[in-house]
Amino acid sequence: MSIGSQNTLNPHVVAWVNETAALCEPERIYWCDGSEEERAQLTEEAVRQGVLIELNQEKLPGCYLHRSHPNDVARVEACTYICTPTQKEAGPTNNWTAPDQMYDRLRQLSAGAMRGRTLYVVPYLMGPPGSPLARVGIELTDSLYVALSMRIMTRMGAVAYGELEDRADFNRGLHSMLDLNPERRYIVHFPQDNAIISLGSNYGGNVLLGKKCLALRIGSYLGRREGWMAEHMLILGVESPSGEKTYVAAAFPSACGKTNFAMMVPPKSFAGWKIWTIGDDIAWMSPGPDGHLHAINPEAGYFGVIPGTNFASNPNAIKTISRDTIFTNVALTPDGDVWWEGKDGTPPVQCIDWRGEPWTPKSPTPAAHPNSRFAAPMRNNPMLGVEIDDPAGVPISAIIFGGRRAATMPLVFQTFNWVHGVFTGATLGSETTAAAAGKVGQIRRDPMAMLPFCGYDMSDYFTHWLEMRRRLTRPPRIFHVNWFRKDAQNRFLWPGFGENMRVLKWIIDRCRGCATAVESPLGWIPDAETFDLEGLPNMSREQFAELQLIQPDEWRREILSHDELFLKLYARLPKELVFQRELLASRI
Ligand code: GTP
Ligand code: SPV
Ligand code: MN
Repeated sequence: MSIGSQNTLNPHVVAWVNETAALCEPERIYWCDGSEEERAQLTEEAVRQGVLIELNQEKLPGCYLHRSHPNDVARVEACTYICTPTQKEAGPTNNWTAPDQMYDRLRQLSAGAMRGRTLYVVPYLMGPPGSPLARVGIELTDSLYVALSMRIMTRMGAVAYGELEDRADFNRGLHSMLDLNPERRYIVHFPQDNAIISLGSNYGGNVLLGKKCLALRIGSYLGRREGWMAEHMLILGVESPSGEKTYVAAAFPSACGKTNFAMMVPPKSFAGWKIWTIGDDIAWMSPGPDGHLHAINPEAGYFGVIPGTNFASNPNAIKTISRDTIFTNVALTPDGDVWWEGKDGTPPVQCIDWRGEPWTPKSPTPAAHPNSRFAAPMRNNPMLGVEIDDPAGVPISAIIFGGRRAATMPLVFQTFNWVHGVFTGATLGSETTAAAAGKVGQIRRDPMAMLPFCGYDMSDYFTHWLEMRRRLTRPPRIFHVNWFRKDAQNRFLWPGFGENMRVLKWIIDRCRGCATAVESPLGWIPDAETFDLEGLPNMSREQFAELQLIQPDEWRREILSHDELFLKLYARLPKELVFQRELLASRI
């Protein structure tokens, strides 16, 4: 076994790498440093091995295509485990196995798993250097795709060792693709050990361990212990024409619009208004000395849904992915360009689909997988907020929950107070999407968009939310939105995307105490007569009222459907939430 140039003296890291190498028996160890030369060298290697396909470098400089195994295209919640010492700590919504038993099983699967392969040592920092919230992880992986993607998605390389110094408190992440057999697929978290083992997959959410595994599942566990919050939220800054900035965080379930909202461009009638992106998927938040909740984005790149991305829906994303991007599971055109459903222009006459098969517009299946993704560095985003590197993070004025709901849920409402907001987040419902394996379009409860990502008992998580309120003198206001309501013809009632600025403007005006609202059974809603619809020719006041309609019979069914989750959690569910449900029922 030949060792590459080991680039840290941290004895805990070195010992752990040696221990893992003794178990997995790689042919060689490669210590990543995050440099530009390394990127070029590893990329060349990836192209040689067929892990990446080089795209047309004139059109798309630094861009490559990756095709994942067709059985490995999304997160798999059934294979995801939280292995706390007791099952009670993991709670009724997580898969659980006793840690000893799980370590044994995974050790057996990993023994000799890297024979003939290279083990990449990937040191990474989640969060801005110097931030009290930032964390170091080390991922040991036999996937070149993972090593190259981690360098886009995180602050990867020497910076992580610099932050770690000689401490041992880094997240230990082990990843091996094994043979990509779904029967041997495991995404396992050991929160008490700050450790993750991911086997048998090479799909982003299962294997880019800084993202859902560390930043959310382990992060939420640590956050509860240490008094902060790890949330599945975008963070954005709204700048008014006079230069005033307001920051909001928003939790929408997977593939329900976070990246698009975080990169939104306001419509023409909002001249002078700017939206700055801080983060598009994850927020780590902690009370600041000013009594506000402060948020950082732990990531350094975007792993975004591609289908539907075009110049009209998300121009900043199109600019961001024009270079230095790894595309996964999109189609390849004859001139080395990429194609996906909903891209600008007309579909190519022929191309190679995401599986590598010939495709024409007559083909019965989509050219790009519905969960095809881009991994692009945030530095490419023309509207990247300067606050991104601020160790103190940004003060959050509003928290927004939202789901994908064809009916029942109005466009927007403001909750009456923090506890009501927590209840609204806890009962968030949304139609399932292609981001996770399984049926698409089924409404399920996805509390705070965290159902697949909470690293401990969901009831304790609600209690943590309620307790955080006491540590804030200026808590964010809490809102609910739904961009996805449909009419009888199955068409979206709301234009969405940039037009969501109208809703966002009402939200920040509410936070600043300068927007009118009407009381409804759900909370405060905008006055349909005064809500800003200027420059939206196809939206009448009547149509807006339809978007905001609250129908008692639909709401009776909605409240009953809360039981799907609440009965599961009943034993430890905070009483505040039970009372909130009673209050809602009586208002309806
Ligand atoms: P994850 O990365 O899985 O967490 O997803 P996300 O929450 O970042 O979702 P994203 O912004 O990538 O959007 C997912 C899908 O929803 C895409 O196909 C978008 O085109 C679509 N979408 C986003 N915003 C809107 C909107 O305002 N209206 C409508 N109709 N569709 C939207
Ligand atoms: C999600 O599913 O919420 C994502 C994509 O952001 S993944 O990284 O695969 O989790
Ligand atoms: Mn996500």
